[in-house]
Amino acid sequence: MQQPKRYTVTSALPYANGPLHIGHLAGAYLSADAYVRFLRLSGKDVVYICGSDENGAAITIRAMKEGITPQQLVDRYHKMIEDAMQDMGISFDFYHRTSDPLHHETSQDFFQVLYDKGDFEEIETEQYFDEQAQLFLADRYIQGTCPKCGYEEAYGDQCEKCGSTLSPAELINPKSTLSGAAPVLRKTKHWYLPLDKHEEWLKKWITTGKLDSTKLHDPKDWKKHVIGQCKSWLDSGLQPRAITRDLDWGVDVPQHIEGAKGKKLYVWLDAPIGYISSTKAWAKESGKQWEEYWKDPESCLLHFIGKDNIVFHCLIFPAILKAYGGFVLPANVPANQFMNLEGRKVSTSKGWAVWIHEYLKDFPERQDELRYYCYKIMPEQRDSEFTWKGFQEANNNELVNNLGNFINRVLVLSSKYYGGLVPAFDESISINSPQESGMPSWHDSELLDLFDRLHEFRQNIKAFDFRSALTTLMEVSSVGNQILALNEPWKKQKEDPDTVKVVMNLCLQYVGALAISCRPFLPFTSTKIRTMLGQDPFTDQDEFVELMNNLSEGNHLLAPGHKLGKADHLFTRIGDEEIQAQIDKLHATDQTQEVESAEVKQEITYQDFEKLDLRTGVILEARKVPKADKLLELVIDLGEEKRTVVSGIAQSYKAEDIVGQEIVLVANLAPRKIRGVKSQGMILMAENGNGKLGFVSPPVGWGKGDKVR
Ligand code: B3M
Ligand code: ZN
Repeated sequence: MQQPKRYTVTSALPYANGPLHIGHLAGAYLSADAYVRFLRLSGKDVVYICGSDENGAAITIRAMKEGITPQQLVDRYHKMIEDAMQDMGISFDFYHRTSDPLHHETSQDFFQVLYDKGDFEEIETEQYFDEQAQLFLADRYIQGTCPKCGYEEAYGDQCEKCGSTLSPAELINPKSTLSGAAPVLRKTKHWYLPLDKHEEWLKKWITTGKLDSTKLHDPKDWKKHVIGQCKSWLDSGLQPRAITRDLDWGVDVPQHIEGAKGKKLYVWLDAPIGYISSTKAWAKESGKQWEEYWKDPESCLLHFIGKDNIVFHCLIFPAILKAYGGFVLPANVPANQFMNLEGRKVSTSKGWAVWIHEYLKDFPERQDELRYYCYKIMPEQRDSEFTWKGFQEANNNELVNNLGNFINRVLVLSSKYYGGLVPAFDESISINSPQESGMPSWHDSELLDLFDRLHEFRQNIKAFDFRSALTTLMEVSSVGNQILALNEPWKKQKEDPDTVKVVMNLCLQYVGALAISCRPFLPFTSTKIRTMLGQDPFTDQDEFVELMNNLSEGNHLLAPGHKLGKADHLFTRIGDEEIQAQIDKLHATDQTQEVESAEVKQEITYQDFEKLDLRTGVILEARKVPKADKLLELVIDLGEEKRTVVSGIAQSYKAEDIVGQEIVLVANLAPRKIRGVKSQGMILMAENGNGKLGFVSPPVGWGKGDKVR
């Protein structure tokens, strides 16, 4: 698509079953927020839509645990999540909720239209029924013994101990979590979306970007792991998927349809439709036309999500939109991977998380510090790791020492030398330039250098590469600091005030540019800088475009004589005690049992160890080995060669999640035939006390085929 007319941007609807934590933020909200803020600063027509996901078993189960009704639960968490989002500066145009009647109507309309077109299949199956509670049991309502590891509290869809995906029928001694009774199998009818019938066009659309003969997007612009996951689903063949449930909470199947009594829409049918109802609610409030944002082929639809939601946004929801007809398909789904916390997966139920409302209590007014660190380690291509130490270092070394220090020095010196007015200067005077390690240069060529960096910054954001954009932004500030360091205005002011004027004017232009360009990432800071510069508040309209135009034409952002505001500190250091307190707090709420470490094996010599040939590599392809629960067949790229390896990791990883994973391979292990496949090596894995396996991997972005020793 060339230059879309408008943008419809969505972030995954968070389940209203718990407070917001850093994993949510880093997954689907910060990336989208930076992107839409940048679009607004670029003068684009954009709507940024979200809302609480208030339906489904995730809600009813949590309500049961807390001993309240689902309605009370969603009311509580909807409010908490909405507040936390706002406090963190996530700039939705509308935050809706799926318990709203407008959403019920909208999703029922989708069901009705597809039903009338004959796009569903009705299938009868046997499902567990709780005779005491008189209810069919959703997978999550059934617990029993895991057939794989013997864990006695496995759920009907998954064993949380060994990580296997299960179906309720596989559980040994199944029990209803509602009544504790053993459920019985009963017949029930549901509507299914025949995804198999959509497979062909979906495959073509995902892999070529084409629908019929129209090219809608370029798959090269999509993230590799997103395409990889879709391909892996498509390659194993799409199956019809039930889109209704026997539940008493959620959106009713339109009741006049025969057999609809007691049936609700499956939450993953109605949740994405929530984006549309939210847009409708926004349009109503702001006098816009919602349909333009969803139906005009010149509208660019973008879904920001976490990797566990890829299949719903890239395959199932597009199938629904196309079946309904008249809707655009997403132009991109820039999904993120997971951000782990201090070595473990963030988990609400295990109490292993940093809750946003608590963070803001402990670190009031430090929203941008958390935002900054999350962008810095954003899991764009692979999982990443939040550590409190890392947060402290990012704050102290980068925000305080680099960005804050630069801006503060420029404003303090300007106030001291020029009484807070932007100085006029002589353009013919040269200064020491950081570009050529201290060689002379002039004001205008330094501004061009700034333009180039901001151009790169813009390209980074357009490519959803927020980590690089942030790096580029901080480079601008570093260059600013170097201009000061190389020209030492504090030493020269006495004997050479004319040169100092050039330096200070230039640095003020840098600060002006930083105020605008840091806004997508650090909105609170950008407002403060703006105040310190004595400029008008942000309008978020065209300001980035204007900035670039000015720089390219050699115009100054702050004119000589402009009155600056008061200098202030933007960031302050975070001490070791504050960080230790957070680490202690995390461990105090941790509900995971202690894992005893196994005894260390018998001593070996260095010569023994040296026999191993360990190499770095990347997983190129992954698929399940048929009829083997534990095995995945992998193709490993070692740079010079590719290897096929059969690996017993299927209970810890899904094939579609690990394409692109960096690994370490035992490259000289004698080949072995496993299930008819010749396995040429073994991947190194760490195993925790629960039998869960985790990749041992080289640093991010490491080469292939390198030695490990
Ligand atoms: N609430 C699942 C999740 O939070 C779900 C997303 C819906 S997006 C339409 O991961
Ligand atoms: Zn298990």
